[in-house]
Amino acid sequence: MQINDTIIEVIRGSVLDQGVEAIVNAANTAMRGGGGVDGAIHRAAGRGLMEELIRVAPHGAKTGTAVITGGHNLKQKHVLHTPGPVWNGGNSGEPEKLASCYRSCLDLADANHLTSLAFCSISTGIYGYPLAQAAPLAVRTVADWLRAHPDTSLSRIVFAMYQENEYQVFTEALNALRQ
Ligand code: AR6
Repeated sequence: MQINDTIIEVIRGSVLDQGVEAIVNAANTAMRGGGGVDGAIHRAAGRGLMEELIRVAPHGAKTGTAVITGGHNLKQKHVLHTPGPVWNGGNSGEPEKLASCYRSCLDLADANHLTSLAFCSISTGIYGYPLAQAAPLAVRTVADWLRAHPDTSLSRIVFAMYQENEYQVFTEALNALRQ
């Protein structure tokens, strides 16, 4: 799918394998690593990533915001670290917080003149956000942001889905956006 000059696509695979300038890390508010994709990114990036996070986010970061670092030993130049909401039944502001994660990453990518970005599915793993609700919100938020930023530096946005069911649900959500 294309919005203005930006291509959006859903791909089956890890963010770590994507040929993009920056990848999104589904982090936590402490910003000191963790399990899931966060653990995989830190293992692949090496200890320089943790050292940078301690410098740039000495007190962590709030849910729904994002922090940019270098990619260190990753093949991507940058990592956008965003703490998603923990699913708590859906009445604790989870949708607005999740949308804010996607928007914060896009704002930061644009401010740093990045041309390509790969998202994972924020909050739908360890944090338990239901995939069927998260996927439409994710693709709609990105599409709305692109429509509001026709001059963005971003020419390609990938949703890199690590699990088959994530790939399917995000593909359906992106297709639904076209109609
Ligand atoms: N490689 C690539 N992608 C992965 C991997 C991996 N090894 N593992 C999971 N994903 P999750 P969350 C995908 O659980 O729900 C951490 O401990 C997964 O399929 O990593 O936001 C953090 O430090 C999904 O698409 O993150 C936080 O404490 C996406 O990564 C907490 O988990 C996000 O799933 C955040 O939980």
